[in-house]
Order: sequence, then structure tokens, then C-alpha cells
Amino acid sequence: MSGRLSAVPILKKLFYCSGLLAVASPVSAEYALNLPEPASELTREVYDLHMLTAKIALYITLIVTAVVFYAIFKFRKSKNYEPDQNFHTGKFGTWSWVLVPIIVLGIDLSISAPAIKTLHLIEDKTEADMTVKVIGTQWKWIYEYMEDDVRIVSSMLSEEEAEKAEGEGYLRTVDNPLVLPVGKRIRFLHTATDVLHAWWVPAITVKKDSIPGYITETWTIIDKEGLYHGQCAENCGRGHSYMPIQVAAVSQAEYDAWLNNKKQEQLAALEEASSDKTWSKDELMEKGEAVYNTNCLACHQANGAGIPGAFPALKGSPIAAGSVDKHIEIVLKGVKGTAMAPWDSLNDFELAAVITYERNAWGNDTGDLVQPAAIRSAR
Ligand code: HEC
Ligand SMILES: [Cu+2]
Repeated sequence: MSGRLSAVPILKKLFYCSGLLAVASPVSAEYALNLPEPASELTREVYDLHMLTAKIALYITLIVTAVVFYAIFKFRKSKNYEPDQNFHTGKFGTWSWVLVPIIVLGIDLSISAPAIKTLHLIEDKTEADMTVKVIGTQWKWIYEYMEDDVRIVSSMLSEEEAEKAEGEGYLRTVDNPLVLPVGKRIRFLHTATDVLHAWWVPAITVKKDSIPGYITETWTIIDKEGLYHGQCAENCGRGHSYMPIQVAAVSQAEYDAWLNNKKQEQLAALEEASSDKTWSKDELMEKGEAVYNTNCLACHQANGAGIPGAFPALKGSPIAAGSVDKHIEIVLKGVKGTAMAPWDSLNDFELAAVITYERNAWGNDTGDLVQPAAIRSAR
């Protein structure tokens, strides 16, 4: 082994570490040394404030370090330096007690003046062009476009899906990004269904906690098209690190087309769900698996085995492989006081499908098919 350390791998590691600190991602080199580039007036203010304080802190560190090293060198013991016991009574000694606090206060004020301006901007309640309700829920995001009655669920892609999806990779990619138009004033209303979450997309807006039962508010006007990334920023349980955020900022025309498309899709899904059609086993199982993967997998796991002590197994469960009525009831109404929430926001078809799936997957070979009509009458 050579005794010399090669500097390159170490520098590389340091480089990645600084990137990790900045946005928890070693993959995007453009973020590696600083916060993400701001894409709105608001975040530019926050960014500038960060740069200002970082610069001031850097200068102070350099000055203090220089003084310390100078003192260590100049007044070292080998020179027989005699400490001045009356420093505090001299002119410089006396005035330094006044001057130092004045300098510190001056620095504080020169930071607080722009900070107050930024805080005012953050709390600016000018009327918005559109409102998006952002709901944190274990462990995904739900977005409701308040004016348009459009609702999307945004879940992280699994490792193999993310590899196929091309782009940002595992832990950074979701199935449905939040699509927003550029140049419009957007109001975000934050809330949560279970525990504290925090919707944090540093390039476009500030971070605010999502609190169950409360509404908090942020806003932005995005000024550049692009794909912006974020993360849940409030430790919300074991799936906390699996709540990435993707925001796709697009032109107004693209946004309108997307919204229209979504509306039609939702209308079609609603029609499908409320039709009296009898579905085949294959159709129910296919839809059921998709509904399960988006909504239930985080707790009951892909193999239906749950997590012992926290989330019950559905494979061989006395309910999922037992009485159909009991199964429908527990999924529709949830179990009070546990993490099992009511799933009545899913439509009849989705519920029928996921219940059929649970009753026939992982060796639960009940052969039962549940049709949307059964869900409708149980609601
Ligand atoms: C946040 C975690 C979580 C999610 C997500 C979740 N469940 Fe549950 N589920 C639980 C817990 C906890 C229980 C046990 C409740 C109790 O104590 O009776 C449970 C119980 C059940 C049971 C009864 C099993 C038994 O043997 O007691 C069924 C069936 C079930 N869930 C279906 C679903 C379906 C369908 C979905 C998705 C639409 C889902 N769950 C999503 C946490 C979850
Ligand atoms: Cu969270």
C-alpha cells in the first residue's frame, strides 16, 4: 500500500457531502454546493438573505481566525511575552467594550433590515390567481386544485418503476407531479390527515408545516418553467423519507391542456365507477393491484405480510380472507384510533377492486369478486 493519500477521492467525497447537506442529493451536480437555484421572487429573496448571512459569517470567521493566529504567534511564550495586566484600564481597553457591541449590533441590523422585508413578502396576502390545497398523508401527497375540482395523488415510484421512468431516479421521482403554470400567483393551503408533515420545495416557496386540523398558507409566482424537487421536511414516521415532491412548472397553455385532460379523466373514472357494469376478475385484480400499490402498500407491504407489531398482515388475515362484509366495512370506515384510515374517498370501483385484490392475492384464494354495487350499498 502506498502511504500517500490521493486527494481526488477525498475531494470528491467532500463535494458530495456538501451536496447532501444542501439538498440531500448527491446526483444533481448543479445543486451540489449551494441551495437550489431560486425560481420565484420570493425564494430569490430567501436565497439572497442566505448568501448575505453566509458571506458575513465567512468574513467574521476569517477575521477572527486571523486575529487568533496572529495573537498565538506574536505573544507566544518562547518570546517571553508579558501579558498586559492593565489592558482594561487603558483607552483602547475601555472603548473596546463599547465598540464591539456597536459593531455586532450594526451587523445584526444590516441582516435584519432585508430579513424584515423578506418576512413581509412571505406573509403577503395579495389575492391569488389559483389555490392548491396540499395534503400530507402517510406517506404521499394529495393535491386539490380548489377552483377546478381536480385532485391528484402523488406517490413515490418504487425502485424498479423509477429506473424505468428515466430522469431523477429512485427516491426522487413520483407518479404524478404537481403541475403548475408559470407567471400565476399561486396560493398553497397546507394541511395533513394524520401527523405533521411539511411541504418543502425550496426553489419555489418557503417551508410551512402541514398540521392535521389546521390550514397554513404559503404562496409563489414561479417565473421559470422546469421540474422542481422537494421533500417532506417534518419527520412523519417510517415512510418519511419516501415522500419526495416534484413540481412541473409549465406554460399557461400546457397547463390548461393538462387540466382539461385531468378533468376528463376524472369524469370518465367517475362514470366508470358508478356504472352498474359487472367487472371480470382480471379487470378487478388489475385495477385492485394499482389501487393497493398507491394507497395500501406503505403499511401492509407489497407481499401483504404487513409489519408485525405495527400493521397487520392481509395475507391469511381473518378479515381479508374471511367475511366480505367485514372487509368492506373496515376499508370504508377505517379503525378509529389506529393508522387504518377510512378510505371512503376512493370511488366504488376502486374500493371493489382493491378489496377483490386483497381477497385473491398472496394466496388468499377466496375466489370472491366484489362489485362496485356492493360498495355503494355499504356506504
Ligand atoms: C397508514 C397505514 C395503513 C394504510 C396506508 C392502510 N392500512 Fe389497513 N390497516 C392498518 C392498521 C394499523 C390496521 C389494524 C387496525 C386495527 O387495529 O384493527 C389495518 C387493518 C386493515 C385490515 C384488517 C386486517 C385485519 O386482519 O385486521 C384491512 C382489510 C385493511 N387494513 C385494508 C387496507 C386497505 C384496502 C388499504 C388501502 C386502501 C389499507 N388498509 C391501507 C394500517 C394501514
Ligand atoms: Cu411527511
